[in-house]
Amino acid sequence: MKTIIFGITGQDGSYLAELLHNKGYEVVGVTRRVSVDTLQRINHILPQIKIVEGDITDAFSVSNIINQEEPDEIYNLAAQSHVGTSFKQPSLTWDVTAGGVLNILEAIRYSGRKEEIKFYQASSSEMFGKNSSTTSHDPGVTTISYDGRFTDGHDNNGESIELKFQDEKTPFAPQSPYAIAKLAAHHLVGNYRDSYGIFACSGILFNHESERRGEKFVTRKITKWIGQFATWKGNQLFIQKVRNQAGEWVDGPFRKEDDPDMIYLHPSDETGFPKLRLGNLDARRDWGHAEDYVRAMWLMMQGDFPDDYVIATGQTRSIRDFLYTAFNLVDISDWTQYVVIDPEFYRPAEVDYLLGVPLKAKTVLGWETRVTFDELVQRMVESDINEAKLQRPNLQEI
Ligand code: NDP
Ligand code: GDR
Repeated sequence: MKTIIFGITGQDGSYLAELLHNKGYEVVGVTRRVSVDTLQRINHILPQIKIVEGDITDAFSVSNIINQEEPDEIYNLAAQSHVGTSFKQPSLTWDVTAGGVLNILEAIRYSGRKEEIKFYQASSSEMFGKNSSTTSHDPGVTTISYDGRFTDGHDNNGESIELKFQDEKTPFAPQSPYAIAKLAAHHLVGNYRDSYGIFACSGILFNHESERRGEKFVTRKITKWIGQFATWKGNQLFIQKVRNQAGEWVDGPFRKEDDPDMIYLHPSDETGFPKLRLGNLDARRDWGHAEDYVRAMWLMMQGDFPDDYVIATGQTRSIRDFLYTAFNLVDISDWTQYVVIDPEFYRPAEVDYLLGVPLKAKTVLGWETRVTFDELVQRMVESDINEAKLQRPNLQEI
């Protein structure tokens, strides 16, 4: 079996490449030319996979790659995937996240092999936006708060109560240029499936994170900060090595009053370490681990017929809950003194509440999450502490 992965350098692309390689696939990954190295996440499997250059906004490169490689399966994970950025670069987001999908679908349609190629599209829970569903039946989902309070569809007397959730039947109401582009792509996938009989699936994936998550997404932003802070707090790394007026690195411990002209190695204020700047802490997300979610992508492609599936954990937590859990891992019970609200990170329109019901995926595909929320946070925090420790020698060499 041969597969093409568009977006192989991203978080999901790297885990999917590992999964498919381990299953015996011949893996071809598409990367675009950029001025920095984007292969960090796949460096460890580069010898086992093939990399070709292409950009999904370039229809010719897309169809050339598909015609030359003759894949059995194509996974499209490529996107301008940051919701906040999509408000600042809506046109680029549209071209990549919607237009790119059209280029791939058209390339499959005219490849002469459309009956032989299966296609996976990375749709998103962001497409639900402000919408949710309710039911009088227990949908099997849970809202959780860090202080142990949770709601699982029953009140204290065991009576059913209504919980909001999203599943495959929930109507879409996108709230950002990113979500609108994803929804256009989602409809294109359905249209090409119906019109041309292409085996095309969309996974409506809720948020999934990992040690490889991009650093601008809120979970990784938090764990990265904790990694740097924990190593700084432990050994005073960032103020031990400072540059003096002559440009030399000198040892600490350093106190500002000793030499007011001293330049800090790390941008800091009087108290030392810069605070973690975040936006809306009240939004709720359904967070799982990316390893589990790429398994769902593959399972969808092995089905007898193409379909769309919600992939989620069935639990929702707020950003505050994530902060509480993550800071606790480094023995900080009051995270509020380290976090400041910065309006820069607020979005013009917000998605307040996401809680997915993955019942269809469980029933039809036999898919379930394996990594719990607590394990997810622990893996991310530990990884970022280790990464911060590794950076230490480099800092001293500057
Ligand atoms: P990332 O942002 O980590 O990866 C995006 C990938 O797309 C990168 O490999 C990037 O390449 C590539 N890419 C961007 N623009 C282009 C282009 N013009 N041509 C070719 N490749 C391009 O995203 P994730 O791995 O987190 O997500 C994978 C997909 O799933 C995305 O489509 C995302 O929108 C979607 N999704 C993600 C969810 C999540 O919680 N992670 C949830 C639901 C959907 P480069 O390295 O060069 O930038
Ligand atoms: P999201 O993820 O928008 O859900 O999209 P992100 O982690 O960016 O935001 C989650 C929530 O946290 C709030 N938030 C902040 N977000 C960021 N990035 N930075 C901050 O400083 C910050 N402070 C608070 C946000 O407002 C939001 O409510 C992700 C992406 O992976 C998409 O590609 C994917 O489709 C969806 O998940 C499902």
